[in-house]
Amino acid sequence: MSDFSNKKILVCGMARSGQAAALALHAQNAQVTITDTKNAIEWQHSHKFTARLGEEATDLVQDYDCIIISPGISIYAPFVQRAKSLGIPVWGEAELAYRLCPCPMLAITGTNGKTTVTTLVGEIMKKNNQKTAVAGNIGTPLTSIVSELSSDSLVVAEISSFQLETISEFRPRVSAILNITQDHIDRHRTMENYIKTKCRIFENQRQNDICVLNYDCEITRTLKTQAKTLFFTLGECPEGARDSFVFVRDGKIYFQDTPIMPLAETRVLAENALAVTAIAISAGATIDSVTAVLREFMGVEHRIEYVADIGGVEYYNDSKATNTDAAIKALGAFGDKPIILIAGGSEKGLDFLPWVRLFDGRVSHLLLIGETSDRIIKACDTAGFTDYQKMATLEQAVGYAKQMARTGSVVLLSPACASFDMFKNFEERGKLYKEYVRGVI
Ligand code: UMA
Repeated sequence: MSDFSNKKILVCGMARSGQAAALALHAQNAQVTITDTKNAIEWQHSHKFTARLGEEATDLVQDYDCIIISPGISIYAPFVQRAKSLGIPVWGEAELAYRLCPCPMLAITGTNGKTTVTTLVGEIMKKNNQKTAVAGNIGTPLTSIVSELSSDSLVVAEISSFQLETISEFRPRVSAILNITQDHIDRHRTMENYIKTKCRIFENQRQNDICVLNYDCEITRTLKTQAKTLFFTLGECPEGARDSFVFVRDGKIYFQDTPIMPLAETRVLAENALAVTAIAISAGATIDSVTAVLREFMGVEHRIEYVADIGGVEYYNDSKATNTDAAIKALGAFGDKPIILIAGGSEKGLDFLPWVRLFDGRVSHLLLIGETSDRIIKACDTAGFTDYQKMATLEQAVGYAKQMARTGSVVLLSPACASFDMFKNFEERGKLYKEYVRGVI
């Protein structure tokens, strides 16, 4: 289905994605009903739609031609299961956007690094095509940009596993899986499901499409795709395989046989720089545009973001580290400076031990907030790390860190957990942290 005119569509979840999807369908003359488990929504366009608020959609689905769900809604939700059993298509907002999109799409997923890589690829592609739009899990719903696109536009999309659960025809011209490590087990139930879901990014790709994969990640290195696979690796590429590799030799990034730039000339994390090079050049970017953006780039908000130097103590905001793998990357970013680490948050069933085992010699104090505090403490006890303390709030943790910090140390918010127990999202957590650090509130 890509003609939605007069089709009866139920759009579920009325935050950013649901609102954008409802408006995009309204513009296609669909008969849209909006629904949310909340009793009330604040949205200036809600008067345009029939609304069923404050109820589970289980008893509604049979009346619709198609159900569109927000990424925050699980495929295991009873109403989704019921719609599926009735043979009614259930698509995510990203699938809807794909069907409404008149131009090629590049789609980037992975457990970590996707926001940085999507941002950088977006900047590069804008230098090659002014009609490039960047959207998706990065914060701007894909359906909110489709009306601005034409056939000569390009979409650079950050795509999460939540969005991939509900695709059907979604077929990016270039796809990328940057890495797969443990995350979102609460949502996908098993690691195996999580991996399978991530791999859906290339399930509709054909031989003339490209799939970029990380050769240094033991999961993505073994994946087989229909598309032409291009690996990136921080090491040398295997003998005779140059056509399928972006790699590093003598400190230089190579795209197949072509030298691109010295790795030392970018502040971007090396593996992200390689992924960006692979995706952008595969999508037709010039080498000059790749090198210019990799040289200029200063970083992404909430991702090991420099906040301030107060009395010789550096403060960093890594609120986007919502899993242990991301938090492990941050621990390695400060050389041998002692780190006062603020961590903890909402529970999603992750194993904290591999992260906690790296504290010795790096983390001088651990300040814990949120519902995972006790589980992290257990992991500390197992690993023999004793310098931890529970804090009631993020504000208290920042205040305490300021008192304890000595010249030359780093105060780092890198929670290894999601934020939903205490904050609206990781952005709010990061913004508040920065305000507490700067003493604004
Ligand atoms: N709701 C229901 N029924 C349910 C569950 C939720 O009605 O069973 C309602 C809630 O009451 C709420 C709405 O659904 O009103 C929330 O929908 P949502 O969580 O999908 O929120 P959006 O604002 O649409 O944000 C989504 C993504 N959120 C999630 O994936 C959880 C955003 O990713 C994304 O930026 C945005 O779409 C635009 O594309 C955030 C995220 O946390 C950053 N992503 C995860 C991650 O990066 O780890 C995957």
